[in-house]
Amino acid sequence: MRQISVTEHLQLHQKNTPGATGRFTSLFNELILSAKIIHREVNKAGLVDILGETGDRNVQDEEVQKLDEYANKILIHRMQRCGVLCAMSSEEQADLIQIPRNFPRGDYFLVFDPLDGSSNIDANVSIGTIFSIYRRKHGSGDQVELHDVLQKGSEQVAAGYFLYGSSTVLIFTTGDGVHGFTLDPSVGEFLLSHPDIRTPEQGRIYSVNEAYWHYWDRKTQDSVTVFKDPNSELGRLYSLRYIGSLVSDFHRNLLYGGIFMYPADFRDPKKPHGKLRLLCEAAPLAMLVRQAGGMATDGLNPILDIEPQELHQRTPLFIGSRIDVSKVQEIFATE
Ligand code: AHM
Ligand code: MG
Repeated sequence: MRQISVTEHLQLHQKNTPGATGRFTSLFNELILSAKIIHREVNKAGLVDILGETGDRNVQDEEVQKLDEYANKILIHRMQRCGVLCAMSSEEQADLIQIPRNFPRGDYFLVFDPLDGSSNIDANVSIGTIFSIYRRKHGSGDQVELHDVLQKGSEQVAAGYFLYGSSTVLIFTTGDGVHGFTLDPSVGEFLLSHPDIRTPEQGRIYSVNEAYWHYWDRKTQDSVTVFKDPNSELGRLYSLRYIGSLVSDFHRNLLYGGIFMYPADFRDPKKPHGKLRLLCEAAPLAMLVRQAGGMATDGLNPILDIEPQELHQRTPLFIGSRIDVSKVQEIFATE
C-alpha cells in the first residue's frame, strides 16, 4: 500500500483551497514538530527513576520538569516563532499569550491544552495535546485583546489532537472530514492510518465519572441512567468505560461509538459548569465529532454555538454518537 504522509496530505489540502498561501501549512508543520518533541519526552517518562524525579536534577545534571509544563513551554517556544500567529492561549496560562514584537506574525489564533490527562502519566495511561485554530476576528495591531480572538467553536478553521498512547496518533479536521495519522517512529513521520473517520450513529459505551452522582442535578442523573436501563428506547446494552484522560476516552468512543459525559456538578458551588474548558477541550473535540457525523452539547446548546465570554470558561459536555447524544438532549429538553 502507498503510504500517505501528513505532509503530503497538507500539501494536497493547500492545493485544493482557493487562495491558500501556505501559511496554514507552516503553522501545522510547526505544531507537528512540537508534538514529536513532546512524544519523545512522554516516552521517556517511565525512566523517571533513572533520569531523576520532577524538581530533581537528572544524570546529565539538568533540571527535570513536570511534563505538562515541559509540553507547554515547547509549544509556546516553537509556535510563537512560526510566523503566522497573532496570539495563543494555553490551558496552563491564565492570560492570552502575545507574540513578541520582534517576531513575524499573522492572523491565526492557536488554543491548546498542552498535555491533557497528565495526572495519569505515572501509570502509563495515554495522554494528549488538544489544539484549536481560529482566525483573528478584529483589529490588526501587535497587542491582541480577548475581543479580537474569542469566537464560538463553529468559527474554528481546524481542530485536533495528538494522542501519546501505544502509538502516537494525530487526529484532525480542517472542515473536510476527520483524518487520522500514526507516527512511524522509524521514519519520524505521521502516516495516514485512519482516512475519513465516521463515528458510529449509536455506540455501546458510556463514559462518565459516576462517583459524582450525588452532586448531579436530576436531568443529569436521568441522562446517565438511560444508558443502564435495559428497557430504554436505546434498545441495547451499554458498557461503562472511563479512563479519566479526555483524549483517550474521546478517541476510543470516536472509533467505536458511544458517549462521553462530563456534566455540571455541585461539588464546588462556585464552579457549577463542570471541569472541562470550552475553548481548549470541548470546542475542538466538538468540531471533530461533528465532522465525523456525531454531536456535542452542553445539554441545551450545541457546544459549537456557545459564545465564549472568557478564555478559561468551563462547560458541561456530552459528546459522541448522534443517537446517544440526542437522547441526552431530549432528556434535558423535557420540563
Ligand atoms: P487536566 O486538563 O487537568 O488534565 O484535567 C482534565 C482531565 C480530562 O482528561 C479528564 O476527562 C478529566 O480531567 C477527568 O476528571 P475526573 O477525575 O474529575 O473524572
Ligand atoms: Mg485538560
